[in-house]
Amino acid sequence: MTQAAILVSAPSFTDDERARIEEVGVTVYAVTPEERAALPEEVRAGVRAIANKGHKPIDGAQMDLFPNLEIIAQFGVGYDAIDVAAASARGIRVTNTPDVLNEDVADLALAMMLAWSREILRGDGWVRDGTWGQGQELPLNRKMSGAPVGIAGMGRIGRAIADRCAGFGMPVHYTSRSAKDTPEGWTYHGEDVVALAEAVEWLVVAVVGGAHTQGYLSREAIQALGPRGVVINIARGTCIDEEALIEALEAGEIAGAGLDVFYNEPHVNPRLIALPNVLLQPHQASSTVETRRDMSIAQCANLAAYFAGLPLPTPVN
Ligand code: 8YV
Repeated sequence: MTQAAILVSAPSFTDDERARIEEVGVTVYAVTPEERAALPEEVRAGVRAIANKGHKPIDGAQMDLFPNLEIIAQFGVGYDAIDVAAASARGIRVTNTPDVLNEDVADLALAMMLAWSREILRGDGWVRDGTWGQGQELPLNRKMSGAPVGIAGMGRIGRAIADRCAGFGMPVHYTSRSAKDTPEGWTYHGEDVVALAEAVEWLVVAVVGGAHTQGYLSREAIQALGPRGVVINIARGTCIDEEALIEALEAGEIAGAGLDVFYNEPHVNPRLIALPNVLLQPHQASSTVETRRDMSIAQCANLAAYFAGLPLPTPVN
């Protein structure tokens, strides 16, 4: 335990996660920009680190509240909420928690694909409400195995999703900044997400969040997917043109969607909620006991390494 003050900046840390941060240093708890600004000047001056979680922005003005801030450790692989350029300009290090969540995020992508194609939620309802017991049979649903899948963004999470899809005999197509070392037969479409959409039935968005991927799955790409197309998003709500997606779903131009992330979450557009062909999840892709523990350990390992003067395990800048 050092005497470094670590600002704990999100209400969503569990008791275990907070306890782990407290083992690294003295903590100060302030979750809103207003609470942070209201901290006494000497408390703000003592803050050397921010342990952050969630998706509320940490911009340059927030950083400037803490004149001795040296590191922001994000709980999560995505750090789009943190203005990394502003941090770098101030000499502030940023870290994240990659890799430990790849499997869970990929599992949820496949879970949504299977639940959507086999109408698992509706089937469960039919058994519970007696519809099946009264002799009705669930209308035939749709085979997923063997259907072509597109992975928009073949990073570590995209690869974990693709490997699972390959296990279902699904021909894999992908976009990425560069061609990857993949099993034979996987098709690389450069960064042409429209060509990707034209080639597949399932399109899984797995690009990183941030300004440069805003609307990555464009209106044109959504339309290119066609009437059998299903969009899955485990990345960020901003990575899809959500208005175009909603319009295509409402018009039946594509078949459906499975979404774990949204614009302006947790406030989901009511037009999405009204659509029966959309499966909605509360941004829970990494939310298993095992993975959240590993993310917490990774966050604290970065903080502890920083205060010990050791190389950061997973630096962003
Ligand atoms: C969590 C995530 O919502 O890792 C990410 O980037 O989006 C999710 O795993 C996040 O870690 C909570 O801060």
